[in-house]
Amino acid sequence: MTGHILYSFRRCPYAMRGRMGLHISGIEYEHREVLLRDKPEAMLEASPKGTVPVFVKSDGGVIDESLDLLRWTLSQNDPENWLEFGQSDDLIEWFDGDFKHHLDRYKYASRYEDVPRGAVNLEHRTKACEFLIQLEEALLQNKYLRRDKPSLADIAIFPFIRQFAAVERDWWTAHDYPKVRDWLAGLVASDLFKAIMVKHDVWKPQETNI
Ligand SMILES: N[C@@H](CCC(=O)N[C@@H](CS)C(=O)NCC(=O)O)C(=O)O
Repeated sequence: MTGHILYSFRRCPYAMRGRMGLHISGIEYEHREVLLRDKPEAMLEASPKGTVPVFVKSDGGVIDESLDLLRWTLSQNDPENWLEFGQSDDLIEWFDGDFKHHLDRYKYASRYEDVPRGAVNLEHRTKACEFLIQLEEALLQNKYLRRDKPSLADIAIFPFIRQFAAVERDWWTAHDYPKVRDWLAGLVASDLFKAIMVKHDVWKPQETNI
């Protein structure tokens, strides 16, 4: 019988969510690193929409939304009680929709506007900062977003803040939200994050199918 399989891309913040859930819950699986420009047929067969992460369970069931995967892993085993506040959190929905909108337009301005490759859009950076203010306020209450330890909201959101912070490193280091900066730095330096960022060779179907 084949075990669980994860199709993943190392730098994808959605895939990071899935990998963190799998890691903390201790679920064993085969990791298949993919290139987004050359997705394997087996992944597209499992999930034709073509986004990572895609998790194929040993019973053949497919989970192809990062939050569903994170929740499923925790429903199997949640040793750190990340689900203390339940399966969903308004903050996550808000970040996935509106923050992501501004993040993409800030980071990849040339995809959305007629500007040179590599240019950033400061208007969208300013909009995104309104979200950071909410995080800063939450972090004034607790060390993490909902309590003094990470929970679902931290795990689901920080990979996107990491992306945001990397667009203009010097600006990020100097900006006005010290709690958010420290929170991000702590999560990025954590053993959990290091463990899920190990590098994998790109999966080649013929090698594993022999
Ligand atoms: N809603 C999906 C979004 C996943 C997603 O958009 N992943 C990106 C990579 S970060 C992707 O696979 N994009 C497809 C592509 O670039 O071809 C989820 O939460 O899993």
